[in-house]
Amino acid sequence: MKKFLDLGLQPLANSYIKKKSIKLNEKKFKLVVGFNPKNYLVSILNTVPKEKMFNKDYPYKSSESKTMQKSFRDLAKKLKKVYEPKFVIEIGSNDGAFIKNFNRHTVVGVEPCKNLARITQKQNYKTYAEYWSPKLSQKITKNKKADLIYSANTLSHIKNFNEIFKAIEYALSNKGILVLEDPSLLECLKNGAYDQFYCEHIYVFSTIALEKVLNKFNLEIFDIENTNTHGGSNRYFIKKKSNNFYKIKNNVNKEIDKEKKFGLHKYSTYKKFSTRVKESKKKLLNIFKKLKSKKLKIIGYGATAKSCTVLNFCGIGPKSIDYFYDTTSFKINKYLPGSKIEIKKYKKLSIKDVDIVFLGAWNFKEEIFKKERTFIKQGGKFITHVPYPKVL
Ligand code: JHZ
Repeated sequence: MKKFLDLGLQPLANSYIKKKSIKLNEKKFKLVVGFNPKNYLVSILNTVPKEKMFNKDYPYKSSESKTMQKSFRDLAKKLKKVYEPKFVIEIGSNDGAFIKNFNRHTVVGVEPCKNLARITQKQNYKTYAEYWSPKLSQKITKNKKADLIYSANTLSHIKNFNEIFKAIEYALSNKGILVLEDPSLLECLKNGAYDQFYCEHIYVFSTIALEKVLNKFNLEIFDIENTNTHGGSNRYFIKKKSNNFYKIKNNVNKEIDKEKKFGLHKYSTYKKFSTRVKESKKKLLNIFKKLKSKKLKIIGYGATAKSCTVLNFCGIGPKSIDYFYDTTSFKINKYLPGSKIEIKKYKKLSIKDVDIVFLGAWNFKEEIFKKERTFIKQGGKFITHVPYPKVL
């Protein structure tokens, strides 16, 4: 593993702090990112035990944005039409944004964060509040194999995926397909989106790396879609190699060529990215300095896990950002980890209350700009750090 990016000491990205604990010391870990030239995997070097991150208090809910709801709805519609699955499993079903588009009798969710699993259980969707494992796979699919296994923004969170793929191989019917969706390394690098790296994102995948992983488990990619979600993701359609029901589409090789052309197989590409990240930090801090010298009021929008990386890497705190707005009940009235900036219940933006807004949820820029068009008309501005720090 060759290190290329040091994002400093970081707290756990989704460990929002309660007011009563604000003075307590938070556990921090070194966030360093490396590239493995043998298998092309890009991963963080120090990992945190999964139980410390994904437990009964997990605060992130997929349904919190209209963009994600629509993305899951459209995908479910397409999967039903094209693949006609009779039995579907979602690994990492979160608050049900995907499974709720299926008939309750045809889908099961797997969600180890008990507070989230409870949401879909209450809606009568069969949900296993457990980590996906070979044992669970056997329990669910002993008598009936899955025609479709879907997993979004989950594989990148799992350190040892050997067990995971063994469990998938077992659960999948011979004609069945696995659809994985995770942030694209290519888009992350193009966007200068270093905030895709935090404790939960153990990997940010490229196609060239994922292909090698899948190969070990007799699985192969037969189709790819580039999606706009989470700042640019890839949706991989995967099958068993023995499954001749689907042909490998040309776009798989096209994606691989695109990634190689960009240099995702070369360490020098990552070193260049690291230089860009250092410059990004300087530019962002300069922007804040200039705006604060004019006594402008800045708040944050979307207390994301990604924001944790940016704020702690750049050393931005409550002196620069008064507070963040977020719609998620689990985050409101708490404080962002490390930076200790307060999170308030979302209120429509108005120039009467705030001058400039730091886009923590930059990946939902379009949705947010639409929602805040009055503020924009009033002359309100936004700060973003992707692809380069600037005021919008
Ligand atoms: P969002 C999380 O990352 C964590 P985060 C996780 N590790 C992962 O991989 C991705 O999700 C998928 C709020 N919001 O999606 C809601 C508003 O307040 O960028 C969320 O708190 N108003 C599992 O946290 C946050 O912003 C709005 O209008 O980086 C968005 O978080 C909108 C659109 C969002 O993921």
